[in-house]
Amino acid sequence: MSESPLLVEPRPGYRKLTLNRPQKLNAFDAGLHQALFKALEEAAFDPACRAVLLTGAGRGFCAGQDLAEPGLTGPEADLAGVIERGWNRLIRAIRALPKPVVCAVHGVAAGAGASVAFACDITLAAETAKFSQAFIKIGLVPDSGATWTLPRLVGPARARALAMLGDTITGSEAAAMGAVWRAVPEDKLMEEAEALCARLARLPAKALAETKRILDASEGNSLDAQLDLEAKVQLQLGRSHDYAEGVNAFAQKRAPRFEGAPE
Ligand code: LHQ
Repeated sequence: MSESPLLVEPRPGYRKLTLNRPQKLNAFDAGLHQALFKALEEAAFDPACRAVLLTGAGRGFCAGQDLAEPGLTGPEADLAGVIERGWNRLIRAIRALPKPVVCAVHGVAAGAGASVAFACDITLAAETAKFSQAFIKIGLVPDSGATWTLPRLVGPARARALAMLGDTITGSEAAAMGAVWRAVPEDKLMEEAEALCARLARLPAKALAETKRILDASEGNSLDAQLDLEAKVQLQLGRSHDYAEGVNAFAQKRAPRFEGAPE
């Protein structure tokens, strides 16, 4: 029996998902897309899962689309279909998940593999990781949201150069330009990522879900609309058990115990 393209490991309070096609630098085929989409759906519905950790097996995170998949070249090639059924569905699922998605990148993050890392909530990279918007090298534009996420993360000047040149940058450079949250020594990456997930799992889940949702909403909102949205969400959270617990714990000078579910 062939090994699963995705390893799913439950951890206390979160779930670790490992892309598992190391012989192809975890390039995605339809099977990996299907497995990851299903795992994200399961993570969404499991109240015990309060965060997701996404990483890759072997010597890299992900080399993007599996270029050896049938139907990707020639006059009948339907790249839009491949993108819509696989990559766009994945990026939408990551953003719609009402729980933080932490991404741990070591080695290669190329093409749509880099786009996935940019779409996660908190991305940690090994200092030595290699990010590249490799699309231009095969005659394509950045996809899987990178033309949207990258300029917002690093600013238009850097986004244009990264997308047009397809240059490889290290994890340290990616962190310095704001493409990822932090770069850490490669041998500390998994320890740091797991600690971050454990920390997120102890935070108030509903407030985390709403933070994710309203930060995303801000991209299309005026300041006025965003002020209204913040007040509306705060009204709801202000009546939650987690808020009462947070304020009580502060007054009593003790650590809070947040138990509310995201939905
Ligand atoms: C691969 C891949 C790969 C298959 C390494 N596919 N096997 C969306 C929709 C539709 C169409 C197109 O695209 C998209 C979005 C995209 O993601 S486009 C961008 C696709 N990705 C790339 O263009 C990157 C291709 N890979 C590379 O340029 C190199 O592998 C990099 C620079 C990432 C790493 O180089 P090395 O460290 O030297 O490793 P390698 O090239 O020796 O790769 C190791 C193996 O992995 C090798 O297999 P082999 O059997 O020869 O050992 C590669 O063929 C395989 N592999 N990427 N995307």
